[in-house]
Amino acid sequence: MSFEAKLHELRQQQEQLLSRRNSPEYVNGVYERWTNPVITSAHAPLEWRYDLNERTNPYLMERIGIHATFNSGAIKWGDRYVLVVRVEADDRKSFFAVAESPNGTDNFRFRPRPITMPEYGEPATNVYDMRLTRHEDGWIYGLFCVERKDHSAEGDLSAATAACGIARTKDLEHWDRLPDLQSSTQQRNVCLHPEFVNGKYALYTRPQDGFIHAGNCGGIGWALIDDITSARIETEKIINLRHYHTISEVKNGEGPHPIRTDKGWLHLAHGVRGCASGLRYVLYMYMTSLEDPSEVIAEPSGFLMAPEGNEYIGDVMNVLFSNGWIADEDGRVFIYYASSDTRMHVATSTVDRLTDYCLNTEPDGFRTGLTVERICRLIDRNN
Ligand code: M1P
Repeated sequence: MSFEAKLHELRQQQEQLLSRRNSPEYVNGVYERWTNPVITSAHAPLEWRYDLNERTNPYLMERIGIHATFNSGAIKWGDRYVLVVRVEADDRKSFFAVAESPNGTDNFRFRPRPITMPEYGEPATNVYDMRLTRHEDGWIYGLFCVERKDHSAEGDLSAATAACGIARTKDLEHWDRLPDLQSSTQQRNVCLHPEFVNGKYALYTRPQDGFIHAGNCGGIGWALIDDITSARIETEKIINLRHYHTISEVKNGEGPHPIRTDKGWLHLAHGVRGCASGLRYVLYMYMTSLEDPSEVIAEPSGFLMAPEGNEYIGDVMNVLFSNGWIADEDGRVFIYYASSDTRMHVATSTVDRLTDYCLNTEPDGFRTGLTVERICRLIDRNN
């Protein structure tokens, strides 16, 4: 096959994938899961991966492999549904790239180039998991994890540190990098609340004892920041706690920034538990008060979403993770989630349904007897 013919076939295959229509599937009334992943590594433009010059690449070989597209921040941009995707190359380095869709559920296409994120301080080994916030100060913020080698851990090749990088933009193209968040602990899964609280910026945090382990840091934290251009955590309180024998026994972390409703703030988070097959990441929700977004007013027991079918399989198995959702003007909510650190999916619901789910699902009783009691109560009501 000639070079031109091979390239034509590659382009055709990719176009078929990119223009594939998606469809919703009924799950449980709370949300619909859409059949096809919305972004996969095969969505990465050919120009990023192939040298398309026959003279320098006569075999039309892929020169740079992309193996995962996951953990994406999300934002509505005019009438487009935009994701800032964590793209991971075969060399294990993640970077950010913008992909957009006209309807939020299919036809996602990457912009021609990935984001060139300015560095702050020691250049990052890796960056990932951006939470996007259109803040009332007029900027769009991207908060993300910055990983660097831990130079103090002599002899331990894997030792690393996690900090929160902060950048802001007006157009999603040009990013101003601000100083990293200063914190006495390592931080991952940090997210900026969209409104000022008592005149300050408010952060959802996830303090952790080390690079991997949340350790004694009890859950999702909350910190008020005077100046986002030199953000420093002075005091931090844990607002969403981890508990023994729950879906978030080992770790949890805030997802995207919460959605304001007339009954409170809707939060999406991930919870992690340990089991024989390793760590299991699921998505769950909770709600906080409008008057005080750090006060939890409802937390349904169990998970909202857990891996299903092919979602179990990928680079890091048994993981659902979300750091992006979009609440549309008509009340629809697009939940963008990644499976097994490999690909992006979408589930849809509405603000009303998710609010109902949060306010009318009983909280965890922390013991088996109470679970049976509540099932029996439901049976009684149904008879
Ligand atoms: O591999 C699962 C996830 O692990 C980390 O999340 P957490 O800090 O909550 O354990 C992150 O590296 C995340 O990107 C990844 O999806």
